[in-house]
Amino acid sequence: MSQTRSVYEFNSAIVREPSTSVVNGLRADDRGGPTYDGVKAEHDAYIAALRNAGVEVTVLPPLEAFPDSIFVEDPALVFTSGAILLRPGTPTRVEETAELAPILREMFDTVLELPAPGQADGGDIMYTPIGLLIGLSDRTDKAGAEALIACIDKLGGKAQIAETPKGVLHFKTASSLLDDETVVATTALADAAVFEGFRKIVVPEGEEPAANVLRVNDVVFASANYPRTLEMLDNKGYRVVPLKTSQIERIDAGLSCMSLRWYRDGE
Ligand code: CIR
Repeated sequence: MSQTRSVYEFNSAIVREPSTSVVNGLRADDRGGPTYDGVKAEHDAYIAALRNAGVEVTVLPPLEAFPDSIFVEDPALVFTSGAILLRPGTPTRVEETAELAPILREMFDTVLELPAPGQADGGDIMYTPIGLLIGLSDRTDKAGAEALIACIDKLGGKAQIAETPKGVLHFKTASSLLDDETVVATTALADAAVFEGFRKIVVPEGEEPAANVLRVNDVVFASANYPRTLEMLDNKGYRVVPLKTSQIERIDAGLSCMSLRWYRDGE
């Protein structure tokens, strides 16, 4: 996994079409579910943005039995050197991994599996130039994080464990890598020890969900719902691509969740 390019340089991604059951996606607080059409529109715009950013996108068919299966980031991790099948930390999502496995085996020579009994969601794992950060959360436990570090080691990478603030679904719900030196985070996560050495941009109070951005090549996908964060990122010189997230936020999701991204060598 030795890295000669930025961790946000991607030429390949996998996404999955939302199923009509997405209206029943998991949520911590029910503010009313999303509509299928609303999620589909946000997802279509997301795929277009990935393609505009120079990424070849493989679109998988919807899975009615799994309302949250649009969030392909959670059941697996992908790298240039291989993929890791994870064990999502919530019962209704565990079998999503088996649904992703065939395409990953087709696309990667090496596919490892997170050994039992650990559990880990991809939403808790941040790629950075100093290695992966694995946030412990209600979805990612210590056994999962430790087993994952061993898998990442087998692929030639390194990782360290972090904490996810209480009440936050995933580590990356509240923080994201913006460039090789900079993270954007909520106040609750900005001072985390793992971010020592990074420049930090803190999202304004009231715009906490805006901390889930997605750096893809030379652009940053950011939620269109948080104007102060958009302006802040723009003022700091990032090329921001605003994308609507009103519907997916109703089921606790943000922009990173909807794809698996990697740099495929030899193309
Ligand atoms: C869930 O609770 O699993 C979904 N409703 C949202 C998953 C969001 N995934 C992510 O942040 N990586």
